[in-house]
Amino acid sequence: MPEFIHRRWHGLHMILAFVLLAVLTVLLYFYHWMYLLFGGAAIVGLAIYAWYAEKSFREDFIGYVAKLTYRIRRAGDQVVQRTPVGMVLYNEEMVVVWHNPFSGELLRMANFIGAPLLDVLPVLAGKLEADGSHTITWRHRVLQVDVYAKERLLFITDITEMTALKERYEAERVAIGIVHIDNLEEVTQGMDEKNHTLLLAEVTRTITDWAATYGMFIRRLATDKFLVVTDVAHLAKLQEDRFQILDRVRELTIRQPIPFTLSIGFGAGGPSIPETGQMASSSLEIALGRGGDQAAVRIGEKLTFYGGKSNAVEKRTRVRARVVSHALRNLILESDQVLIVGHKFPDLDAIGSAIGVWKMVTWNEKRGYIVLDESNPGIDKLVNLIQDDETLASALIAPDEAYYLCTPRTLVVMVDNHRPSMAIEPRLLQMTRRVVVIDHHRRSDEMVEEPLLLYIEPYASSTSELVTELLQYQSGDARLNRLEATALLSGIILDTNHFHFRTGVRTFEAASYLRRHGAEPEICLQLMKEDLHQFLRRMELLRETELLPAGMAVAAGSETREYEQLLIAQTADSLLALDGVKASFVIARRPDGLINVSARSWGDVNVQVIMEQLGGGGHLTNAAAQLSETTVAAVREKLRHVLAEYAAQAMKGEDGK
Ligand SMILES: [Mn+2]
Repeated sequence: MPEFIHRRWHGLHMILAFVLLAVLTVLLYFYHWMYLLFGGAAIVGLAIYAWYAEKSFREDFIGYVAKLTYRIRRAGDQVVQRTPVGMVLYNEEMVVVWHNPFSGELLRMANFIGAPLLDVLPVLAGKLEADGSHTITWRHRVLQVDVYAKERLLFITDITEMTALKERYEAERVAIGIVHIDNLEEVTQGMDEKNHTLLLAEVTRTITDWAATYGMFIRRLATDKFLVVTDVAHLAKLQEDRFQILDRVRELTIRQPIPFTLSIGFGAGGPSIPETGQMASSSLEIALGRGGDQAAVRIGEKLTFYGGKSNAVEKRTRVRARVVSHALRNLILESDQVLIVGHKFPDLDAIGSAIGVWKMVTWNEKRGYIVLDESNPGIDKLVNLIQDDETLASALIAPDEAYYLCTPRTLVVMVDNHRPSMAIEPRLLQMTRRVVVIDHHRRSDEMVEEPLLLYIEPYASSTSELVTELLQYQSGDARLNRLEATALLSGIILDTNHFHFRTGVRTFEAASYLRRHGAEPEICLQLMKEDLHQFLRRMELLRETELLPAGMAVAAGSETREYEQLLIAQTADSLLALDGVKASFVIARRPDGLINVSARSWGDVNVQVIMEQLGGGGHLTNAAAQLSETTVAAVREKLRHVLAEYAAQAMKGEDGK
């Protein structure tokens, strides 16, 4: 028995009590000696009783403690034996020195005391040096191993059921999709009722069969829209098969003048069902915005695209403009800021459209910046006007500044260009994956990787026209100011060469919208006026023009002089305006040393094909090529050769008819 407990019961107070008793008894002797006799006998009796009591207390107490100790030890044993947690102790040599029976059960081994730990659990190699929790798969079970390196102790828990449940939960989360037939109107236009119905029934059957194969619930929302509901596991299967339905439907109607294409938007993993549905419709908007004939799948934050093989159907609808406008607004709202990047050597169209996009950003109450490196003669006058407008001037930033501002949440909008190598600051495209392209140039091979939104309309006159349309579909009654409207209008006027080229109904509509917002055509002309120096340089290029057969005019600069890209392009424009010229080609050396060829045509000559022969590209009527490590004379010779071949081919083609 511990001394402290003993002392509590049989300590000094007992002795003091007896001493006091003895003293009192002695005092009684003064009255009569008989009292002393009785008192003494009583004290002795009490002392004997106290001694016995103390002795039996000791015995009972020790017995009680022993029993308790035994029970606790037994319970402890039970805990170690029966707790559904494996415990393994090992020594410095990594040899198991002890384990509880349950770890044997977990690892399907009766006894492994004395075995090297890494022989027992080779998967733990390299994981024993530090404390940590590891999930391992062991004989079809998923085990969680907690390592206590200092204590050289492992706790092993079986988490197979929990993992299976978790996986099942993830797999069974709702995925919502919307399937849209892109071009129902166009395909069925002019078709009789019977064929129309038959074709639509065929497409519908294909789509519903597809839904059944992948275990999806499908309901028709409208003639050209279906709602599908499934779970993440089935969606994963669809992704694995790369949405073959897109090809199947296109092939089904391939004999039609315009084949059907589908656009599919999927959302999954949203915080709630309504939000998942919202994700599905925004995915569909993005798929449509990228040109349709593709599937966009958004799981959580991640957006992936499938399909988009055909680019045969190049249609331009107001619906698309509206859809793109809304999608762009959502992207702007989701971003921390917007950086607008035009092409190198920006022209009025690049700056005008950049101002338009910047305006859209400010309407949505976000910060937007226009990236501009240095001005050039083509935009000097506009840049001067911008400098007078305080708000707009503060939106202009240098490429380096943009690079430091850019975060992964920043939206980069490329205007009037879709080739990263042509962007003023290509590094921005590496800083963020949130990229939108708005352009009117025909799609080239080089393209931004997976832009969130791709709005390339080769049938539009200019990017400024496209942006003007997008502005019209932004809600609210915010207005452009005079300078902004004028900048956009000058972009249109420049790219259409005063409404002479590529001018459609919608070009004029855009122009009239801008005029209503105060755009001043006179200022546009002022902005485009070239100075005498530029004019003389243009004439210099034209001096050596030769007119080849079939109306092909070729002009070339001297080997030693350098000309700006813009000047070369403008010279090709003015050469085309001359009587008898069907196609114009201007060859000159640029300040960066490349030899540039700008080609223009009225449409009879396909300058795109010709420029492709020189390694360039562009449109049927407007193309260019850049060649390195060569001379103007060599390029001129090569071009002559290509033109002769082209003429011969054209002759053959006509004979063949
Ligand atoms: Mn343009």
